[in-house]
Amino acid sequence: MSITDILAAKDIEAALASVAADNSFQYKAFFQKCGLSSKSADQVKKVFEILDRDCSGFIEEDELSLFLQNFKADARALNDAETKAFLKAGDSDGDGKIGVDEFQALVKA
Ligand SMILES: [Ca+2]
Repeated sequence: MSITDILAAKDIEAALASVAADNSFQYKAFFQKCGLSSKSADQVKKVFEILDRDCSGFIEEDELSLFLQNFKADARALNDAETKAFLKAGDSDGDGKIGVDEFQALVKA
């Protein structure tokens, strides 16, 4: 499964271009621009499985910092502040990582 099986390449390009500058990442705008917000729960789950690189069932902080690189390999890493803000937004049960239910809720928020 590749991310372009779910999202259109041109939408991914536009979303990545909008967050190219350091500190410009806003998850809500990014999910809308790349088209993920309008996908089904099942499709969002498939994207979650791509983001969960070590298949632990959770997106941990290190995976979150590399979030953009799942969309394109040469995309930048999120900086520490962006990563922590993203984690805080998604981690509703406070266990320090994002589960699939939390990710689905975040995408639809
Ligand atoms: Ca993981």
